[in-house]
Amino acid sequence: MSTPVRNVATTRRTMGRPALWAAGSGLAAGAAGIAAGELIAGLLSPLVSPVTALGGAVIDAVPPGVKDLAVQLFGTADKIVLIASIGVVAGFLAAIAGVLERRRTGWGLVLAGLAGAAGLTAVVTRAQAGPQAALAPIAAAVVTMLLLRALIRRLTTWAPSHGRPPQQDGEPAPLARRSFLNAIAGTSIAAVVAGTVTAVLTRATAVASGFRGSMTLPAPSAAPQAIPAGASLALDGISPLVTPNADFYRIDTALTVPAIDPPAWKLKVTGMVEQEIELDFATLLAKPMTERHITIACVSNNVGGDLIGNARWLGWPVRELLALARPQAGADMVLSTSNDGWTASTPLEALTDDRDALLAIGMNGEPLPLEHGFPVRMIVPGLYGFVSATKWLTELKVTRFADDVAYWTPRGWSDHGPIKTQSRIDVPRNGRTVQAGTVQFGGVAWAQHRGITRVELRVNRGPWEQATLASPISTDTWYQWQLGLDLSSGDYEIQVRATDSTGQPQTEDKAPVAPDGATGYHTISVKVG
Ligand SMILES: Nc1nc2c(c(=O)[nH]1)N[C@H]1C(S)=C(S)[C@@H](COP(=O)(O)O)O[C@H]1N2
Ligand SMILES: [Mo]
Repeated sequence: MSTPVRNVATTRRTMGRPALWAAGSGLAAGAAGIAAGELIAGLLSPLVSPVTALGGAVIDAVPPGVKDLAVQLFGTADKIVLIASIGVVAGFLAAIAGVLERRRTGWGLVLAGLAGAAGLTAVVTRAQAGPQAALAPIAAAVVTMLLLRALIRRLTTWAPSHGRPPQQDGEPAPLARRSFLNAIAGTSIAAVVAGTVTAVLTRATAVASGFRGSMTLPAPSAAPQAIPAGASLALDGISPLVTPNADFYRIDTALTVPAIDPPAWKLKVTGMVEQEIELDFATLLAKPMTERHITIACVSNNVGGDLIGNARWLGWPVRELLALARPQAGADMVLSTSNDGWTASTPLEALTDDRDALLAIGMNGEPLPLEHGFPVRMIVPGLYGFVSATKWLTELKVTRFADDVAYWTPRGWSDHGPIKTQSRIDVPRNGRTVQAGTVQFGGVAWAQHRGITRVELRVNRGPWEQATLASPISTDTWYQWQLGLDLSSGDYEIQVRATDSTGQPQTEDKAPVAPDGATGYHTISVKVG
């Protein structure tokens, strides 16, 4: 009974306009793909959302006049309008991709791929995107393409497009119709579910970012040390004296960046104290703030590595909070806890002596970036981050090293972590070829809270030659150094070593990063041509 010819005829009557169904397929596939990409971005980091990155790229690209006009027209809703416009454009392109794909297999996929490439470009060119940022737009494009292909295949089974031979022994029309309708309904539901999960996940981040964006930092009552003239050497390629937030290294165990709404934040001081304390954010903001440049470093920084950075931190000294809590005799450690459960063990003394350990709320003049511990973190001069620099801080428990252990301690790391004296060659880079003559070497050296008194270089294990040491901001920050060496053609091995203010040169003995920090000389090879 059901000849192919009749199938096609029935189809034409029951389905209305196949091109509309094709457009709908494109929309559903695109929505599911974008939702999948945004979900992955939401899980990875709020910084890598393809839609937001595209929005950022548009903002960067439009001339200032248009920006002002948009702000005038839409006021504070300008960003929402921008994102909505991107949504409309994406929907339009997705619909076209559906229609194209039905006309000619592969054409719609190419369009989806091009849109994905635009998202990828926008994401990877954002300042704060790491390599993992590429995942979200790639996932968005791949999911869109797979779903688009599957939907259009079902659609053409049901309603062959122009120029195609009617199917000979395909499924009867009602079955093909059901298969297509199920697929497009399933895709739409998946898009809505992924979109909703993403919205719930990123809501907390949006709230925290919103608060951060609208808050103004209090002025410090203890002004930051002035940066002395001559602290920054004019040498191309040397690490900047102060590390911009966007370039600051990030280390933590958090899979997704904790999002804390400051009005809901509390810091508890517990344990061996005469007076337990609960501090809220408004009270903290009203405290007299200290602002200081402090160089923090990761214990996992290999010799010559870049897990170190120098920033201007604004915060309330931890010792003032602890003075209110009055630690009991016998306590020797403070176990600080993060909102995500991570803990660090810091000697009580480092938080009560005069070194300006801070409950930091500001970094280089901005509220802490979310990934650097917003709204409050600890910064302790002289100690590696894993025993001091707790981000998303929520509790300080005054205790004893004998009674409590921090996150990394049972995992092969020390419970104490004073920063070891180290030095690094920034220029020339390892393996570079440079011109014969006077070759300028430069870099940084650090021994936080002790200070550096000398930096020396040696060529091919010859005698040590003293470099020029720039004036430091303070002993709690790194120092730049520079030395010109006369080198004729050949291959050279260059080593650097620093001496701290106790007169102790850094050791040549190589130690791995675990349990308490790498040692050895940073060694590079240069070819002089
Ligand atoms: N909550 C939390 N805080 C943390 C960590 C962490 O894993 N979780 N890592 C610490 C380590 S090991 C270092 S080196 C510093 C790094 O700080 P940054 O990411 O702001 O550079 O944060 C410290 N604070
Ligand atoms: Mo670290």
